[in-house]
Amino acid sequence: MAAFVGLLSVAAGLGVGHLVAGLVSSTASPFLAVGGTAIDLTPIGLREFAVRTFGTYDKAVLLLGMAVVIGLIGAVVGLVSRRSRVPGLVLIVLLGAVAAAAVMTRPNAGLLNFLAPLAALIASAETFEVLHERGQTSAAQAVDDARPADGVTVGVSRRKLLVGSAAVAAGAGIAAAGGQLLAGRGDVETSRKAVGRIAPTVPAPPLPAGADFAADWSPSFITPNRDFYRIDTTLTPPQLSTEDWRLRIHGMVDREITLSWSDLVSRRLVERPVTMLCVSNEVGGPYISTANFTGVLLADILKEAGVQRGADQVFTTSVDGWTCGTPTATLIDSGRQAMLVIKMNGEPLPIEHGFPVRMIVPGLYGYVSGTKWITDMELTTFDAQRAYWLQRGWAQRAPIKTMSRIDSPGESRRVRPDTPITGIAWAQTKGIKKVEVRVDHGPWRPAELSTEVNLDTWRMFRLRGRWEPGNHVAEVRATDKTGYTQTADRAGPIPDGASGWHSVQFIVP
Ligand SMILES: Nc1nc2c(c(=O)[nH]1)N[C@H]1C(S)=C(S)[C@@H](COP(=O)(O)O)O[C@H]1N2
Ligand SMILES: [Mo]
Repeated sequence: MAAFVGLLSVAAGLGVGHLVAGLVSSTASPFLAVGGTAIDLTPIGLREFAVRTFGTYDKAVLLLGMAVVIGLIGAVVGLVSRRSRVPGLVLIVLLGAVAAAAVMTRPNAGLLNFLAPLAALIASAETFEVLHERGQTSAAQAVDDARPADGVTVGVSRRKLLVGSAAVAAGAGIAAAGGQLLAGRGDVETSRKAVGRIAPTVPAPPLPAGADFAADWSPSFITPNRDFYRIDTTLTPPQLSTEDWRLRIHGMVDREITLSWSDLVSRRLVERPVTMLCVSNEVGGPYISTANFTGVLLADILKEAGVQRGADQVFTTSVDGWTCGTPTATLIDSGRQAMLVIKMNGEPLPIEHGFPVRMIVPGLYGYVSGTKWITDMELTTFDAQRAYWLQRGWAQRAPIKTMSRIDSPGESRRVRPDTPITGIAWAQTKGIKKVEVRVDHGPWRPAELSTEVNLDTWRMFRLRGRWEPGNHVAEVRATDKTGYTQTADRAGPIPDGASGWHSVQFIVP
């Protein structure tokens, strides 16, 4: 019972804190702020383990783990307070201090954010006082109950405790849900819908016939937005409307520029397909997708700002404080077609993919190029500023490696003897020249390639054949247009992207 009282008191604090955060700012939620701090403090090895094991559910697992740990701490709060409520109150104040520290050190935390952990502390302490009191009475009664007494008063105080507990549990749940609803309110969806009407000045050419082998289980050339991989450090995607959005371009420039939404969309809007890739993608992994992105070319904007000599890094920051360092040379190269993106596959940029504006740079892994919810761009040097993932052990420069992946047959699948082997190959900015497949360590055989769309997108391959009954292993390797062929040397994602041949086993019954 004591453990339960402690747990409920802590839950009440978290619920109320989340509710107040819904009113003030979603970054003020004690639960999410502690989670966000945990993410930022996670060492590189543990993060890779989490991504490998839980994939994009890594954050759900983190939140669940936090809930369990906080629940246990809550139980301790109750258990140390069986005689006196003082030790429990001390622990609650300590928890409040941790929550306040986490909230106030989140990026862009306003002073008002303090209200959320404060409310959490008060709610938690008050709940604890009341439930502790009822618990003491009920325990005393239980001692009385041991002697035969009049049956009417038996259990009255226990009932009071149970009713109080149920009310606290329900209240905490409702408060948390209310906070969640309030955080998701506002004009962001309305603001997104309006973006749907904006059309590209230069639309992407229609996809050529034969751009994929989807009929033979390669991925579709364009990844639908709902299937596009998602990787970021935020627990709740920032809610930023087009009206509130600004991008300040400053630092080593001749003319500082602050772009508003209307400044941005009144420019020439180019639409083109690009294949994005996350550096955490293992050999054979899923964090690769292709979309038609519409946006403004960064080379033009940077020309207007006038980049000064020696500014070798473009350091970008998102509204939630994530940072990214991109080589300036890549961004001012007009052939590269790096963009500030506002639409994805003809739809307004989805909130989780960076609404209202994100950066896309063909040929670079996302962590050094793909800033979502971008609000600041500083021309600086690599010596002066270190970006988020650089501080955590990843490489400063990270061009995408030439790679390939078998999609069908899937690992350990039973297939018909005439099942084609299909998949994808990519070498953004260079282009794919050749893909070869070998089965059971036999000779490498050239696979058929899908129609090339542009050098910045993946190409699908297909090898037809007839496989004997039994177990087989298929391997793939790609050659890009510079003449480089993937080698067998396997490397994991840390520090600058995985390499090596992907292989799958399949069975012909
Ligand atoms: N603000 C912000 N932008 C970000 C990230 C992030 O954590 N925060 N992650 C980057 C990484 S590691 C990748 S791979 C791409 C993924 O973009 P997507 O989620 O739209 O696929 O976004 C990049 N941009
Ligand atoms: Mo990434």
